[in-house]
Amino acid sequence: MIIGITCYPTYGGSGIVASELGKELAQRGHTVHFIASALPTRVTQLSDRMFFHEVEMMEYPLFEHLPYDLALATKQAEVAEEFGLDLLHVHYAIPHSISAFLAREMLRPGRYLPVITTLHGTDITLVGRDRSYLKITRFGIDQSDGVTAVSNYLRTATCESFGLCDIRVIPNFINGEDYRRRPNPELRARYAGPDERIIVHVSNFRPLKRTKDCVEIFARLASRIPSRLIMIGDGPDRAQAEWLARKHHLADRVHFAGKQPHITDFFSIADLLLLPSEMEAFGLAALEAMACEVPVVVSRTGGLLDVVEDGQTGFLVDIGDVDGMAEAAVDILADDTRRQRLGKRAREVALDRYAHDKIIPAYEGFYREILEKAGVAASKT
Ligand code: GMT
Repeated sequence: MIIGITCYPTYGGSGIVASELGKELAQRGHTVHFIASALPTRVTQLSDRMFFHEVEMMEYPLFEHLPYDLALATKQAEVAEEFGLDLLHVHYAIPHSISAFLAREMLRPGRYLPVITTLHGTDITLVGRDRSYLKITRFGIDQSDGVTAVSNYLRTATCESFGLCDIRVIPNFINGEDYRRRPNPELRARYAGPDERIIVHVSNFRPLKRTKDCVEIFARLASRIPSRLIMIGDGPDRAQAEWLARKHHLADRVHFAGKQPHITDFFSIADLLLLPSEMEAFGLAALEAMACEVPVVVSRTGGLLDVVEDGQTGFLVDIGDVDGMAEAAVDILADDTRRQRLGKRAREVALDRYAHDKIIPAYEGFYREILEKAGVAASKT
């Protein structure tokens, strides 16, 4: 098939999933055209099966805000015509499903471009539910030829908020070859002494991630377990988290590593992941950590209830219960044998349920169903 993929290229889990999906589809012989405002983060190399088309936006004094969605629709339609896309798969409903709808409408008469929208989380639970975007989000989902959600939780949330329930759940996936533990003593030594444990947090430091809870949790366990906290990522709550680390006199043990392109390097030296989010439709960071044998302590919320086996691959704790999370973390970190057992089980669960070779065929099957329903014959590639 010849597949167009649109996503936010630099920010958040939806872009990572879209990039990894494109790479896997190309590996399996499909041709993939990424259409985005920049090369998606995890796409480091293009090939004769993987192309990138940049959405260019002309600046004009009248435009207080550049009309990204219109420029995107234009590029999607151009790429569809020029490269004979069989379908367009967009990630994150707003505004990508709307741009895709416009692109589909713009094509020459008789040419139909099926649109598939994948819902990732905040596009429904935060942005989509807001009155300012509610109607257009509903419209974009309704007009898509096929809709997928990354968890049952998100499917239910979409069904309840928009009354649209014809949604296929296709969970996020992991390539166990790329995501595995590769010991790196040098990197480990850069952050911690031989007897210290390493705790990591990865996010975009938005309020929804409750980044500051990580520092509170660390403050409660640091006196009991010789350890370091590495905060990976960046975003609005970083300054407050840094301040909190200083307030607890832990600035020398809490490292703010910023955005990191090679996240498996950090998971490979980690003994625990903290993800105390207010909400996660799936919780890709937890899955990536688990694949690298890192046990997790996460909030009991959303899709994390499916991803994490409580007591087996880590612990689920109530949102905001920093004491409970600290206890769970101590429980894991105090006993090496137990921590390693949880880590091994975490990788097993990650690969049993979410291995790429199980999930990518689900996308391919869904593509075929949608093309058939739309009466479009797919190209042979
Ligand atoms: O919240 C983020 O980190 C970004 C956001 C996105 O769409 O870019 O992430 C969502 O999609 C990820 C990939 O499917 C999921 O793993 C995250 O759980 C989800 N975030 C939320 O629901 C808050």
